[in-house]
Amino acid sequence: VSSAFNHHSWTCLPDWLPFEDSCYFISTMNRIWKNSQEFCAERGGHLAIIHTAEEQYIIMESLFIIICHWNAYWFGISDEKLEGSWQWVDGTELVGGFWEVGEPNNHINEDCGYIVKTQVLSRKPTSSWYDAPCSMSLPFICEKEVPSKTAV
Ligand SMILES: [Ca+2]
Ligand SMILES: [Ca+2]
Repeated sequence: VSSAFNHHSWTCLPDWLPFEDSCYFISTMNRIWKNSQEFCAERGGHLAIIHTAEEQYIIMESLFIIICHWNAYWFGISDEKLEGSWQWVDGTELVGGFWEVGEPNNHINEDCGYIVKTQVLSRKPTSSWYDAPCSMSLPFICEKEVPSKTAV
């Protein structure tokens, strides 16, 4: 199967972008956080889990600027289970992270994480995460790990 994204020994589905051992889907539709996670899970993935600055950069690069100022996308982190204890959707604890200065602040009972991309040049991918109410309807980022190369 030929695809523009077929740079590796595996192929991401159409509309999914490859990076290292994952494929990423950037939605153009809005969902509340929980439903966006379900959308990803139905496709064999999950909301994006971002462990490295490289991954954060490539995802940020891929996000659409649909409205001119504030483009927010859900990813796979929440502190719904225990306030202030941030967990990835795979149940692992957040170590570090790429929060904006002053975030997460639980400002209005905010338990889900989004990434903001703006046209402001000074915005750094490594300080682009915010917490927000999980009931907000936003676009989102799915990630799907490619099958292990040894598991053919
Ligand atoms: Ca919170
Ligand atoms: Ca916040």
